[in-house]
Amino acid sequence: MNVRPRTLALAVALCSCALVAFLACSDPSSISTVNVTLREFSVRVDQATVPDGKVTFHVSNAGTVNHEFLVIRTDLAADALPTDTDGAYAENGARTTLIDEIEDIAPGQSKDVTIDLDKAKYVLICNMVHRDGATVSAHYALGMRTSFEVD
Ligand SMILES: [Cu+2]
Repeated sequence: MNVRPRTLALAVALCSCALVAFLACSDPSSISTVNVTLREFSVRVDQATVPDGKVTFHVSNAGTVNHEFLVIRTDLAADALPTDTDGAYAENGARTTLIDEIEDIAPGQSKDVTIDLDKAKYVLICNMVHRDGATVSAHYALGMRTSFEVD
């Protein structure tokens, strides 16, 4: 090799800069993980606000019955979503957009969903409904809801 040491050093320095610039642009650190705990009858998150980008919701059912997990984009308060007559959230009702969901998470089970979320306000809920004779219980109405924001 007939490369002068100084030229080689410059080439290495330039490559390092390019690599740093590339990593900064692709910003792999913009993936946030939010731990979600579901139980009767609440939805708890370990962080209520995350930066713009991909979000992985790691959803654990700490309860004793099946639950599910819905991500809804809306400016409405968590307890003010449009509902059906049984008290469950009316999917894609006025001023709401259902973004994604995980169905049927058994007691003790965890499931993940990764979503690319825009800067906006969201509400996270369980929309399970149980019918026992004439008694209907909608988990959303019973309190399984919380606000979430991508900022
Ligand atoms: Cu539930």
